[in-house]
Amino acid sequence: MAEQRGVEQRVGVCNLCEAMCGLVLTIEGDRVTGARGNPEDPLSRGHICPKGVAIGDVHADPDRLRRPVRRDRATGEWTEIEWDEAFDLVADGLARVMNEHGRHALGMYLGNPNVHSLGSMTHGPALVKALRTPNTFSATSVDQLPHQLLGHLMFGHQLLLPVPDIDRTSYFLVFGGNPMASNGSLMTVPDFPTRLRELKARGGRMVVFDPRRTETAKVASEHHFLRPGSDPWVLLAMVRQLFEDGTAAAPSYAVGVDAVREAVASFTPERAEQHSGVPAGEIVRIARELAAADGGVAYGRVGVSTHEFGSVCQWAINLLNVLTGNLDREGGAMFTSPAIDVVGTGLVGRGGHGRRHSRVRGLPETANELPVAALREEIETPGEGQIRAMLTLSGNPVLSTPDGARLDRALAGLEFMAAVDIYINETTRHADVILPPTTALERDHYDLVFHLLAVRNTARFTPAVFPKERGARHDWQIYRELALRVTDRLRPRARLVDRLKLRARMSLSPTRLIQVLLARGGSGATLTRLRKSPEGVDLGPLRPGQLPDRLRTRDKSLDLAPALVLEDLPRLDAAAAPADDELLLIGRRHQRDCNSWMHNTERLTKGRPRHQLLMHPDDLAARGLADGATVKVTSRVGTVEVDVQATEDVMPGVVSLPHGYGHGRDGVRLGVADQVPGVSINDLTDPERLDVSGNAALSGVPVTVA
Ligand SMILES: Nc1nc2c(c(=O)[nH]1)N[C@H]1C(S)=C(S)[C@@H](COP(=O)(O)OP(=O)(O)OC[C@H]3O[C@@H](n4cnc5c(=O)[nH]c(N)nc54)[C@H](O)[C@@H]3O)O[C@H]1N2
Ligand SMILES: Nc1nc2c(c(=O)[nH]1)N[C@H]1C(S)=C(S)[C@@H](COP(=O)(O)OP(=O)(O)OC[C@H]3O[C@@H](n4cnc5c(=O)[nH]c(N)nc54)[C@H](O)[C@@H]3O)O[C@H]1N2
Ligand code: SF4
Ligand SMILES: [Mo]
Repeated sequence: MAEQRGVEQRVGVCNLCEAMCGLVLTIEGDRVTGARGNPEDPLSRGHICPKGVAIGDVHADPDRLRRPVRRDRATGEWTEIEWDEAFDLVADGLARVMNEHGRHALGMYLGNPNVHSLGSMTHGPALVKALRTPNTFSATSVDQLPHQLLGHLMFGHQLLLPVPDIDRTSYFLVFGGNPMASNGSLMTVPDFPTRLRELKARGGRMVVFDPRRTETAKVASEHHFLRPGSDPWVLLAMVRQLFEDGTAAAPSYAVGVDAVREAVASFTPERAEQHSGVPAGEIVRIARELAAADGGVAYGRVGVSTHEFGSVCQWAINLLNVLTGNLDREGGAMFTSPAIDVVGTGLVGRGGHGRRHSRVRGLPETANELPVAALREEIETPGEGQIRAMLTLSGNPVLSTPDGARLDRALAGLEFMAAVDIYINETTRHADVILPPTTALERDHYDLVFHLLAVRNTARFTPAVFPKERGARHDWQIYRELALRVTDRLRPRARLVDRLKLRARMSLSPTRLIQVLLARGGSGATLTRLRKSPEGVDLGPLRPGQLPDRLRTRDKSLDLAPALVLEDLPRLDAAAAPADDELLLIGRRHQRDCNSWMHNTERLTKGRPRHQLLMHPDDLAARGLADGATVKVTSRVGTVEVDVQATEDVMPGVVSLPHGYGHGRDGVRLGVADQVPGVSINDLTDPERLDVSGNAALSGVPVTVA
């Protein structure tokens, strides 16, 4: 194909969600003028979604920060400053507060895009470690903490997460996930629609449990409405059924099966029906179908991890897979064999729980961080140990964490705040200084996390599509500079040898590190080979028979009955049955949204509005409300006013709002996003509602609508 002058085709990658699609980009000068899926990519096979098409918009966005900015606290005005001055200001600000009040006076928050950037993955943990504050928080505790906790407790490592073998399964049982919109989570599954069609063509079935008839529910073989929050009842009744039927079989390396049998005995299908609304007979039938399937898998995602019993749910899902013989089996729940194994090599720690506690509420840490639902009170509550300065790294907790409105006010009262982010948004508007890194297209990429969670073993290295602009910094360079300049100012000063070690560790580029790790991994996918095949290298389907070797528990046993979860069952047992007139709020994701950002591109925000509160027509009628009216939604923590839309896609007693909306606040200057209608669901979610892991229970919030 003859190329036009100045027009080039380049292989790229989309880092906007976990599907990590391979792209072919059309480049004209410093612009992306076209993006399509790369058919040569062995994992994504040509898939792309509307967000991938818009990936160049971030690079071109005139509202994106390209230089550090400083906020004048008196006038609120932002001024661009030089990098050196910006680094010094941030290091001075953070170190001053820490020297005066102690290490804990610094709070850190790491947002979702950290896991989508190679440099953040390789250099972020070192920055967190260097600043040595016990007050670290992240988006993990509004997302997948129950998965990590159960990975740690059952398999011995927080990232040892079994992945549905979607390409070979014959029975896919889904609780609280909407891969048709989200493109999969903790299951990197680009091109879910085609994979699902293939599953059905093989004679397989997908069964979905969700309080909303989602895009995924609509293409499922069966969809069952269930009351938000009631999944543990249904799941435990299914586990119980396996024992009743005598089909429950534990592998030789598993311990605790008797304790499980005893623990689930009282969770009958009839009680599950009372709590969930799902007929007992259906629960029994589906448990039997999963047990009988030739390669079946149960899977649960955000809808059951942002839950008051998220850990019980993830435990029960693991049990369903283990006891039906589907763990570590083709078509079941399998472990990947990535070219760089962050689990096997110990690059990421095993995880843990309860080794320290938050100051105000005494909440236990999980995986070395505190629940972000406790961040606001740690800033607001005076006394020894109070957070007085914040550093946020690519996150927007004002829109993404419970009672965001109050966190918003708390951030305004900090002595100092700095952010590493590419926008002035609802959270970073409170920063004194914002340090903007290069964006995805300007940096090399290798996915350290999502190859580990993918439905097929592949490896891919994507060199930067654009050179970085003069004077721009990569995130890892910003992290290095912050680590070095802050530790230099902390008293007592670290030993010289430790400071030199830190400098050496943080000066190695991410790409160089990847090169070493790939060579050490022994998969044959070396950096040289990957550079020659930018579409990626296929390492084959997921491999069965890895257990017990792959377990990271000390004795290589699989713990079916972790005490922490068993001890939470009486709390579930005592939960009240649903009230007749209750209204429970759940979230939702739209294919064109990307959490709270990517709203500054018209390509993704134009068209029919999608911010409305979804409500069943019967619930509207019962309150004398009309479709399209502006309604007041009130929870224990707040009230929002939003347009309501009648739909039979939500079950009666359930209302739904998307998260990541609620732009247009004071001091934020985003040309397009500020015009996007909608409110923040997290002005209604309640930081008091928590799972044992510390994950916020964002789903199933009791509300009234008037
Ligand atoms: N009610 C409710 N709340 C939820 C959820 C829900 O389902 N319901 N979902 C939760 C989940 S799963 C998640 S992961 C969280 C997400 O929560 P957060 O991670 O706090 O929020 P994001 O919206 O992902 O914010 C990403 C930020 O990173 C910036 N950014 C984007 N790319 C880059 C980059 O390359 N470098 C840097 N430095 N910054 C960048 C963006 O400008 C934005 O400010 O939200 C959670 N909140
Ligand atoms: N388009 C798009 N894709 C995304 C994102 C995005 O913002 N937009 N975000 C990315 C991120 S950070 C993540 S973590 C993943 C999340 O990926 P998913 O978990 O697949 O996405 P969600 O749409 O949050 O799916 C949660 C589902 O749970 C249902 N649900 C709510 N409460 C309950 C309940 O109590 N029980 C049951 N059974 N179901 C319930 C909701 O109706 C919803 O359909 O998506 C990623 N991909
Ligand atoms: S599915 Fe995810 S990775 Fe693929 S193009 Fe869309 S946003 Fe990007
Ligand atoms: Mo997430």
